[in-house]
Amino acid sequence: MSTKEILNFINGEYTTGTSGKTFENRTPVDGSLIGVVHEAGRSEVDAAVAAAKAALNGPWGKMTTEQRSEILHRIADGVTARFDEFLKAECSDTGKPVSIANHIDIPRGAANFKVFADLVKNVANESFETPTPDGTGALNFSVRRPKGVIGVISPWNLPLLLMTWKVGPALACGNTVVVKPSEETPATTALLGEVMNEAGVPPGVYNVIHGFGPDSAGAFLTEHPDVDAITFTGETSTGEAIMKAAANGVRDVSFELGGKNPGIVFADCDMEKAIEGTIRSVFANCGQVCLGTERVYVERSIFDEFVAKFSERASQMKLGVPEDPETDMGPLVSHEHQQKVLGYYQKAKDEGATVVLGGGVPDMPGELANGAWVEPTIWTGLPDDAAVVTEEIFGPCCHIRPFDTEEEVIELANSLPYGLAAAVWTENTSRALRVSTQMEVGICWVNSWFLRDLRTAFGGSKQSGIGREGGEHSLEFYTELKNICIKL
Ligand code: NAD
Ligand code: 6OD
Repeated sequence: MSTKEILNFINGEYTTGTSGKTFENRTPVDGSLIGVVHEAGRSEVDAAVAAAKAALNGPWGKMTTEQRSEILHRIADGVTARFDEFLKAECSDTGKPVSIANHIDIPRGAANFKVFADLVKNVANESFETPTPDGTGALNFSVRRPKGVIGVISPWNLPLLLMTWKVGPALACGNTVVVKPSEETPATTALLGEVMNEAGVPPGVYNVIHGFGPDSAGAFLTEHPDVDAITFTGETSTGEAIMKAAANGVRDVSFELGGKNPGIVFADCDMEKAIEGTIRSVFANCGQVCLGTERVYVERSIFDEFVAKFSERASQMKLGVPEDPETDMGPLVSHEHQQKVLGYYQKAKDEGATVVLGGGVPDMPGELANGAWVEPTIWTGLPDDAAVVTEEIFGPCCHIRPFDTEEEVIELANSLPYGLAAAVWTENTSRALRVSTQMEVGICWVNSWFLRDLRTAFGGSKQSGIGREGGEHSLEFYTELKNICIKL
């Protein structure tokens, strides 16, 4: 693979900046160097925020919603026109199979602009007629205005998808953005700058700064007083740090955080569907999906059958390079993350798990042995307070536990401080309604997983997030609603 220079994108131009610092970008497939990233220091972050602030009063701020919407469509078309470039960059950075990225990551990267471009043109604002003692009354109506400069901090697991999920609505609502992509996966966020210029986005509307979290670009951005609001996807503990930074100046936050999501399989499920769905929810993207299932609860009467069939199916998954269309699972995103996941694999053994499948590092041929690979792993037999049952691992693994009653499994599913997503497998509609409405989560799927309609509310309960994005809910965060009251 060739090595690329990955630059900051500030005020419509690519720049190395003046920090003089760079860091390596290695692919987790075989550990080889694919890029050198120019890290932003305080002065680049200041320049990016200043450009974003100035752009609010430039041509972008004067455009009608329709004009901005047209530009967003051109951005989406620009991503689609350069589909293969985005695909290659995303798969090299993450190691994920092309077969996943070409139907999830890149198409959603484009769709996130189109959906919000159309949505903002069709949202009505409220209006109330208010009686007054003199009988003439008053008319209240609301208008929406952009919040200003939005700081976007994004993670590495679905880099383009999760970044555009925030940049799309932010721009559709007339804001400007400064994006800090994950240090692990900077390529597609940087590449999007070219598309922005080609689409006619005015300079300063979309800015990208590279770097790390604490004491680096992430912290410089979230601490910056001219950033009006911060939208973040990542770990709960990082959310806590960002919330502290946002407290200075009382800036608004929208957080999509970690999870430890339950999958619940009732005896009245369609077994084939439940197995296929749970295979996806546990192992897709090498288990690195925030919505993924890491705790599977199976009704006791079908427990042995489910574990046998599920592990048989998981054992057939093919690990391989992104370009191979047969590849089901790639490596983890980095060696650092591999060490974290392997740490949990060891903990499971130490805590007395029965290792039904995997539990280690697979034998990969040639150069691939230098990659961040781990085996798909299934455990049973652990107590409910075991580390791998209660803590987010973010790897291709799950613990499966039997349950006896609906009440018991609802309590187990809701027992953790996380509350992002759940998947329920049953053919009984009454049960589906009873159980799904009692899940303490932001998103509950019944007989499916990661089936997304971008008009719906997306977010987490408890420690899995603050706020909801998606459809009109995104407007709650990306606009300021102003009420105007006119005495008639
Ligand atoms: P992370 O929290 O380590 O990093 C996310 C981003 O925050 C990166 O860009 C990082 O550089 C930046 N960052 C780190 N510390 C910072 C600080 N102090 N100030 C400002 N920025 C800082 O998360 P990750 O490891 O990239 O992603 C995995 C995590 O993200 C998992 O916990 C997963 O559940 C979560 N996630 C949640 C959702 C969701 O929708 N709820 C989606 C995807 C991922
Ligand atoms: O589909 C989405 O909009 C979304 N935010 C998905 C998050 C996946 C987490 O890894």
